[in-house]
Formats: sequence, C-alpha cells, structure tokens
Amino acid sequence: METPREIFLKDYKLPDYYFHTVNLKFSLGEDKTIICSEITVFPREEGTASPLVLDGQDLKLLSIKVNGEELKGEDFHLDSRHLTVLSPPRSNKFTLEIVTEIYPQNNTSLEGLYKSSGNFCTQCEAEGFRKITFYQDRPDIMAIYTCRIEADKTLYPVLLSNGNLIEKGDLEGGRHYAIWEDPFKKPCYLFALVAGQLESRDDTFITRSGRKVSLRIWTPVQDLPKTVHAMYSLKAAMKWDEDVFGLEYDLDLFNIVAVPDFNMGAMENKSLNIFNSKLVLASPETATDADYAAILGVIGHEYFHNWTGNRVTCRDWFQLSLKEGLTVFRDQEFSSDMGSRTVKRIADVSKLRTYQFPQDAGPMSHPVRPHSYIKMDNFYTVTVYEKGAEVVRMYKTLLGSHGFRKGMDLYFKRHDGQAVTCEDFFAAMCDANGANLSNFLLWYSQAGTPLFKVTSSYDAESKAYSLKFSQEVPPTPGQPVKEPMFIPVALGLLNSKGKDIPLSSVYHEGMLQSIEKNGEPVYTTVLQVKKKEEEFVFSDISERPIPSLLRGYSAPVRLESDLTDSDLFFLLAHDSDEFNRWEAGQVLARKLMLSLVADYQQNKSLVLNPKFVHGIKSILCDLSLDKEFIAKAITLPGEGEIMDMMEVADPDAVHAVRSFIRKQLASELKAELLSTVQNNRSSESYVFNHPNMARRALKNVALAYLASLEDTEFTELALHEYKSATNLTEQFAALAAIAQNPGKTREEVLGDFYSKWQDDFLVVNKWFALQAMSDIPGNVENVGKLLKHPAFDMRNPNKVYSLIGGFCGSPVNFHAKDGSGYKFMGEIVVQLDKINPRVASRMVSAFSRWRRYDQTRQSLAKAQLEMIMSTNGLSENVFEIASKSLA
Ligand code: 0A1
Ligand code: ZN
Repeated sequence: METPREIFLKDYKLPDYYFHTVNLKFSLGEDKTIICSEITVFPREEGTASPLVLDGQDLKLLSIKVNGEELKGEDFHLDSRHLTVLSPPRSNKFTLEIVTEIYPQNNTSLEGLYKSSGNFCTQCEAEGFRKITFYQDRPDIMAIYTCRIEADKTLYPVLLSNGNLIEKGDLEGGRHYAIWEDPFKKPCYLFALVAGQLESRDDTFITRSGRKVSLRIWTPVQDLPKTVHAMYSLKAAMKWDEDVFGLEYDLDLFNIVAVPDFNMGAMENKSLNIFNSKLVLASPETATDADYAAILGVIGHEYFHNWTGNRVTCRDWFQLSLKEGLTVFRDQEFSSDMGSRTVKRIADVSKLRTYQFPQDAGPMSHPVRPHSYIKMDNFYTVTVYEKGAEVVRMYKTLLGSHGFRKGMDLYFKRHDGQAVTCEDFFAAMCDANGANLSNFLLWYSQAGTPLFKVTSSYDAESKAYSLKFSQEVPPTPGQPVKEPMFIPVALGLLNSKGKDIPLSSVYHEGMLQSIEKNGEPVYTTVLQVKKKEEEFVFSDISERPIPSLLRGYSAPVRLESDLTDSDLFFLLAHDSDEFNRWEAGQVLARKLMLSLVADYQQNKSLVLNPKFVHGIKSILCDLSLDKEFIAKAITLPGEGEIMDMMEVADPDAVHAVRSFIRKQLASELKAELLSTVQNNRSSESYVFNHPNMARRALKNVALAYLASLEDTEFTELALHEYKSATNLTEQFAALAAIAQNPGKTREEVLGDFYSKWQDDFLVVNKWFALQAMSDIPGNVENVGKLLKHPAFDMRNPNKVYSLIGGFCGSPVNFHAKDGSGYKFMGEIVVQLDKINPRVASRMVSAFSRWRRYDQTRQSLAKAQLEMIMSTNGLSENVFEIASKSLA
C-alpha cells in the first residue's frame, strides 16, 4: 500500500477552475448505474494554462468530451484517484461532459451512491461525490445543479433529488424519470438522490413571510406511523429558527428520507435531508425518551444547516467547525428552549467531558480547526462538533444575546452564497459589535483542554475579595508549547445565606471597572481572562463569599479551585445557577471516587462519606427541584471520566468503586428511592414533554439504584415495572436494571424482550447494545456469540455501533487484563475495514488511548494496533487512526 498522503491547511490554494452549472443524468440499474455529467467550467483567471484535475474513485470512465468533442487518450490522464484534462481550452467558458459507470449494489462503504434495503440513496459529505462522477470534489466549488433520474418504475416509484421537481414522466420498458432543479448554488457534498419504494407523511409550514412550504418525511410504508414526532420536530425547528435567528426556509419543498443503513446520524443535503432511520422513527412503544430527544435535536440540527452550512458553507474541510460547531450550538439552544435549559446544558457538558476531553488528551487530539488530515472522514469528531459548539457559545457569553444575534446577521449579510472560513465568522462577530476579542482565535488553532486554576482570598477590612486565575494549555501532538487562551468566566458570589451578592465593581490591572448595568445590580458577571496569570478584586463585599465559578460552564476548561468540600456542599444546596449546583455535586463525587480508588488500590476497606450520602438524599427529597435535574444530580460521574483524571487509568478499581458507591447509596436511601419509583409511575399514556420525561428519568434512575442491590424484593420490583410498562422508556430501563445482575432472571427477561421485539430492528439494536455494554465478567464471549445472532449484520453501521461499539463502552470488559477484549476488537476491525472503512476507523479509535493503562494492558493493546497496521490493504481511514495512536 502507498503511504497515505497528509493534507495541510497551510497548503490551501484557490481552485484554477470554477463550475457554473452541473447537469446530471442518472440511469439507475440493477447491474450498473450510468451517470452523465455536463458541467460548464470557467477559469479563475482567463487564459490559464493549468490542467483541470478532477477527483474520482472506484469509477469506470466511459467517455469524456470537451466542448462536445471526445478527448483522446493523450488529452487526459487517468489514475486511481484523478482524471486530469491536460490542456483545457483557454477560453472563458467551456463544457465538460463525462460519462461514468458505477455499481451501487456492491457499495458497502455507504459513501457515494449505494443501496439500502433495496432503495438507492447517496451520501456525499465529505468526499463521496467523487464516487459518483469525476468532479472537483471540494466545498469551494459551488454550482447550480439539475438532476435527471431514470429508473424502473415498479422497483423505484419515488425519485428524489435536491430543489424543485420540474418534470416527470414514463419511459419505455417499464421505466420512468424525474427532473429536479436546485436554484441555489451548492458544493457537491450537498448533492443527494434517493430512488425507491417509499411513502411520505405530508404536512405544510407557513413561513413568517407567508410562503407555504410542503414538508414530506419518506419511509417504507410500514414505518409511516412512526414519523409523527419527526414532523413535529421539523415544524418546531422551522418556527424556532425564524423566532430566534430571523431565518426562513428558502424553497417550497423540504424532504426528509429515513434509511436503515447510514454511517452517521443524518445529512443536511439541500432540501433532501437523509437520515439514519434511528433518528426519524419513534413511537412510545419502540423509542425511549432519549430517542425522542435525539430526534428533536438532530432534525433541528440538519434543518438549521440550511443556513449555517448550506447558504453559507465552508471554504475547505479544515473549516468544518464553521458549520458544525455553529449548528451544534444552534441545535443545543433549540433543544434547551423546547425542554429544560439546565438539564440540556448538563447533558452537553457531560458529553464534552466524557468524549471530548479524553480525545483532546490523547494521540488524536486536534484543534477545533485541524491543521492536517489524511482522511477527512476521521475529523467528524467531538472536538470539531462539541468543542466547536463551546467556542460559538463563548462568543454569545462575551457579546450577550443581542450582540451575538447582530454578529449572526452580519455573517449572513456578508457571506450568503459563499464558502468561507472561521476568521470570517470571527470578523462578523467582532465587527457587528465593535468588539476586540484579541486572542480568541486561538480556540480554533490550539488543541488541548486548558487547565484553569483559581485561588481566592478575602480581606474583611477593605471588603475586597480577590480571585487569582492561572491557566496552562497542555502540549498536544505537534503543539508542544501553547499561548494563554481567552477564557470568559461567568461568575457570581454567594453570601452566607446562599443568596447572590450584587456585584458593583471590580479592580483589574490597576483599573476599577463598574459592573452595574444601567444602575441595576448584576449578580452574574463575565470576566475576561486572557493571560497566563491574572487577578480580579471585587470591592464592597461585606462578608467572605463563596464563588460560583464558570456559571453555565462558560468555557471548555478543566477547572481546579480552592473550594473546600463544605463550600461545594453549600453550592450544591444554594447556587442560583442550577448548572453549578449540579457541577458542585459532580466535583464532590469525582473527588470522592478518586480517593476511594486510591483506597481500593491499597486494599483498604471502602467507606462512604456520610456527608455525601446526606447531600444526595437532600437533592433526592427536594420537591422544589426539577425531576430530571434530580436524576442528573444523583447520577455519579461515569467511569471514563474518573479514569481520565488518573495518572494510570485503572478500569477495575474505578468500576469497583463506582459500583460500591451506587450500592451503598441504594442501601442507605432505600426508602426514599422506593417511594421515588412508586410516586413517579406513569398514570397516563405517553407524552413527550419535559415534566413527563423528567418524571420517567427520575423513576428509572431510582429503579436502577435499587436493582443494583441484587435483592429479591427489588428484582421483583424491576420485573413488575418491566411487565407493566406502557412505553419503551420505562420498559427498557427496567430491563437494564434487571440486566445489571447476572443470573436466571436476567437471561429470561432478555429472552422475553427479544421475542417481543424481534421484528423491530431499532429495538433489537438496543437489546444488542445493552448486552454488549454489560459489566458482567467475561462478557466478551457473549458478545462473540451475538455476532453470530441472525439479527446481527456487519454491513449495517447501527448494528456495529450497538454491539461492537457498545462492547468498547464497558471498560472492564474491553480492557480485560487478559487482553481478550483487545484481541476481539483487533480481529473485528480488520474484518470491518474490508466492508466499511469509515465504520472500522470509528471502532479502532477505542484503542487510541492505550498508553493511559498499565504496562500489561499497554503491551496487549499495542500488539493489536500493530497487527492492524500490518494488515494488507488497510484503508486510509483506519491507517490514520491506528498509526497516530502508535506514534
Ligand atoms: N454533516 C452531517 C454529518 C455527516 C458527515 C458525514 C456523513 O457521511 C456518512 C454523514 C453525515 C451532520 O453534521 O449532521
Ligand atoms: Zn452537522
């Protein structure tokens, strides 16, 4: 294999040629599909003598014409990745016609044009269009497309592409055609085509300027009843974008298609979003509250891309976070407005800590805007998406809601119809507000999670309260030395009664700055920390306050403060910032877990601090609190989060300690947990709204605690909940509660669940995942058996993510000391890579932090990575992750 080539941001060059219109004709067939592409090309500089280099992969070239004339062999060059027209005409415009042949029925990579459950569909982001036809496959080539699709009418009655349907009709031989025209220019990654047997749920949306938009959600006919929630979500998203950002939909038709085989969650193709079925289909009996919430968020996300991504797109793939960070931020805000803001923030911050922090501290660490990549597919990461969203959130924290909106308005005004960079977004934000955000751009270029330390002191005599901040950004691959970052610190100060102290002024660098706004007191202010070390002194503080720092998690940093345990318990009980109440509990839990891990490692007996039990009890019993907030606040940090904080990660110790605390809490709070279950049962049919979801969440967490006791009474209780459940949220939670403990009941209930749901592949995937993630010792064997289960199929990404991805989510089994988990995964990666490199590279990432473990585990994991690297014909996707992990 040739060593894959690395591509660098610094090498970006403007294209020599632009495309104006693209006319595509697809003739879809069972053995082969023929694509004719007619492109009008114009040079960036008239008279250029540059060759025109087109990307193309796995294509059979049938013919190529320039201005109607067939090119001869000496006029072009063809290799496995490119088609080069050696001397294009030196005119200011010419046409290029290319005919290619492809075999979608054999395409298991699920990129380009492929078949899913008998239907044709496409996935072109990031670089899939080059698997359809030869093209300049880069986002700064934006053109107007028409697309004619021709196919057998019985097999493929529905023919869809981007934009508006302008013509359709029948052809000879039982075939038919449709012609679609998209009036908006777009990069090819937004091209889409779907052909198949589908039915639609139809609805309409009237935009605020009075335009009527037809909305259609397409699925196989039997799934249509499960699209009610998706349609609700779409309409809610359309309304929200108008209300919050003043953004209207711009065409008369919006299509969503659900397909069962899809590498990612969903794709924002212009007016023809294609979704993984998992993120469209839902009914109370077959989807959980988490699924409903994910559907709302992702339908919103893809819809919001219409402006942030499609109308304004990325100049190159390094700028991916320009559209993704911004769109994740927008979907987070949408979900917050539709449910509970605090709970959504907690969920988003937990995700960042659980997945992004470890990535940023490992060999795959990269900035929000990466400097280089081998395979762009590998950079659809939690860093680009979630940390990218935190970066956008910081603009809003710094500029305020109104200032942020002004920045967004200017961004669209300046860049509608363009392919731009992260600097363009930054400039719009600054210019719209006359703001100087100095070194803020470092958030795009410096990788690593800053370590942010805070110490405080109080002087009663001068009534001055000082906060000293210091920051350090750890070295990451290719970036040994870092500059200090611009950290917005939202903070409040609590008095001894737990109330916010009005903040009037603060000394900073010898200047007294007023905090009050229009004479009104301010309780939360945002400090701008920009240096390695910086001090702020608040005046007029009449007693020693307790600081509530980084309210709402105002910057993606690791905070270390000098708050004592009693300060943290105080914040847990009183902070007016609910996010920080949760955070205080988490800091306490992390400290407690780490100290018990140390005890466990020294063979000391484990004892749970009664103050912690009391803290949890008071949250659990506080009727004034939101129930989902309680559910989150009584949930311990995950095992990964604790391992991430250790010098040498010890999965067995962390697992033992987390289980110990859970059991201990369950046994000491038995009565309270039991009444929580009893008082929060469903009395009515399923409703997707915050109060109902919150109630179910709390009940389910309480049930899981009780079932962890392995006591017959609570196993019976869980069985009762399982049998009496009227929705999947409660039924599945009861199943999971039972499945924590090995034994006959577990096996019986798992068997019962499968027989009930065997015909619903999405529910069966949950059943796979639940077993795969199990901490039961030696689970690798069970997962091995499930690989052979008739419902499992290695070609379907969802099934792989459930069973194989699920297995990696169990630290005790994946990191089993005998290496069985690593060996299992190593073999799977090699097998999977031949089917779908993109899915395989997601799986191989499980190995990337192997250096965090002890010597024995290190050498076992390393051996598997080396075995993978030595495999013949390894994909670039897996090569990139495996080689960087070993570097
Ligand atoms: N732009 C999509 C993410 C996406 C990227 C690549 C894909 O290829 C299989 C699919 C989807 C989003 O952010 O939703
Ligand atoms: Zn996106």
